[in-house]
Amino acid sequence: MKMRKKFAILGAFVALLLPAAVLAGEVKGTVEVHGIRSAEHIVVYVDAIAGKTFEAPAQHPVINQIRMTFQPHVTAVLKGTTVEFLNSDPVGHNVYWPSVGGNKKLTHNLGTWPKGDKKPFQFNDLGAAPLLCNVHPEMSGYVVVVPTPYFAVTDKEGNFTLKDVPPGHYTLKAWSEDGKPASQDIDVTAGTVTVKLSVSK
Ligand SMILES: [Cu+2]
Repeated sequence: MKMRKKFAILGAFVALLLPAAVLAGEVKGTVEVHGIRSAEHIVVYVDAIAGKTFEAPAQHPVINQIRMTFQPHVTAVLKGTTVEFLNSDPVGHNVYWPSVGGNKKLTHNLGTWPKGDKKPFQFNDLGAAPLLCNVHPEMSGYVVVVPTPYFAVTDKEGNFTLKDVPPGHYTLKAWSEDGKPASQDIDVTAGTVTVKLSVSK
């Protein structure tokens, strides 16, 4: 009896000492594509979690207009994040988007500015904003606004890693430029969870 009590106290003590970070999981996976151009630049993210809100990061991601392209081509951000648009070319570039998440009422034109200048915009609406330049119609990029900080953009092979995901049951979603949205339920536990997602035309 005495021994058992000792163990119970020790157990409770160890549980208290375990930092939350140790219990966080990692979601590692690959996106397989069917009938679309590339497995690269696909946004994979944990969908909205009921009762949870997240503070936008203080750091502002930069989207560079360089060599007549938007770099990176696809940028994923948590809702509320401010993005800085930088022009690095010796010509004036414009930035506008015709919609966000397919909603044309959210169209916005940031204007046109010269090399070295930068303009911020805070993205408060969920979904993809297709970036365009009205000076150079061949330029295109995307800002994809997601509801949780658990997101990644795939590399050339379609690989992605979501870090520091708290254990739980979630819906994992994938957005791509030219494929249908995909989703899959996942259970995250401490350690690494491996998933395969399929995106098709
Ligand atoms: Cu341009």
